[in-house]
Amino acid sequence: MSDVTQLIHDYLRHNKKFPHVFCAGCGHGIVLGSLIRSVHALGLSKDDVALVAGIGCSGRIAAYVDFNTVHTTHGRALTFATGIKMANPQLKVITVMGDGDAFSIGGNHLIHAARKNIGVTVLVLNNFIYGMTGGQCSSTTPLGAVSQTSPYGQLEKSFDIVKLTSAAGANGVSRGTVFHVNTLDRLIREAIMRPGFNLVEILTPCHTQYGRKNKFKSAVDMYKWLRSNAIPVEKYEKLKPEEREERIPIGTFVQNDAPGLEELYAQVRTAQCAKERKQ
Ligand SMILES: Cc1ncc(C[n+]2csc(CCOP(=O)(O)OP(=O)(O)O)c2C)c(N)n1
Ligand code: SF4
Repeated sequence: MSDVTQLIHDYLRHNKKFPHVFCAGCGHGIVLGSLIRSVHALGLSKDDVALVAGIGCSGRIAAYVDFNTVHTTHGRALTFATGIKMANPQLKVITVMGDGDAFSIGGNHLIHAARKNIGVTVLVLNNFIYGMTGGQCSSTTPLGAVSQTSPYGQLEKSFDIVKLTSAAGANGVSRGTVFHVNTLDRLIREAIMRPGFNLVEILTPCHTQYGRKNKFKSAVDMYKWLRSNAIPVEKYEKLKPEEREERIPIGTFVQNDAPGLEELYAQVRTAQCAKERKQ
């Protein structure tokens, strides 16, 4: 077993939860590996981390890894994460959500958690589809894409996760892919360490429910598509508008260090207690 495989193995609940549910070619397992490497590289202990997930194939990640974990209801991971962070600001609270979980049913929670700048790290596993429930379109399914509920092509516009989260007020916003794993590891590490609300959008193939119904002959083609089309945001910004078509910028889009809501709350509390003691 290689050192990296051994490392990942050390963090898994391999006696309880395997074999896993992911299809061959699914990118979600790569995100799990990246998360584990990031936590390990930062020197955090398993007990320092609370991992909160919603429902969906993406949500299964919380069941496999040996941190403090909560597998919550669909779209509500951030409500649980907010409560955990406010109760125990010392914990590194990380949520794992699918695009449906985070931006469809859970969209309202997400924009308000970003607006409040609560100190949670959010990993959104964007596969452009509801994977677990059979391939219905989500709010990130691209225009024209075929899904179980858009058999003639998606008619609704899709959200740009990076732009939406930036506009809502998050401290940190980035995008990576499961093909570019070294970059992804770095983006996750930076998101965990930056204060306030930090979101990493991660493009991750779902060949079973999305790729095979669209232009991808195999799961491997989906990885090749990520390799060819995702480029660093610095390069993307130098392209002419016509050269940007089909290109996806990856990297860091927002990086601020404003204190998280839990820090502001602690300051108010301390000041108020001091005032009351004097009275
Ligand atoms: C309140 C509620 N509504 C709907 C569902 C059904 N449901 C379970 S998973 C899911 C979609 C998951 O898609 P996504 O969040 O994109 O994650 P993926 O499976 O693609 O990783 C839905 C609609 C549910 N479990 N609970
Ligand atoms: S249905 Fe899609 S998201 Fe779910 S495990 Fe299979 S490939 Fe992954």
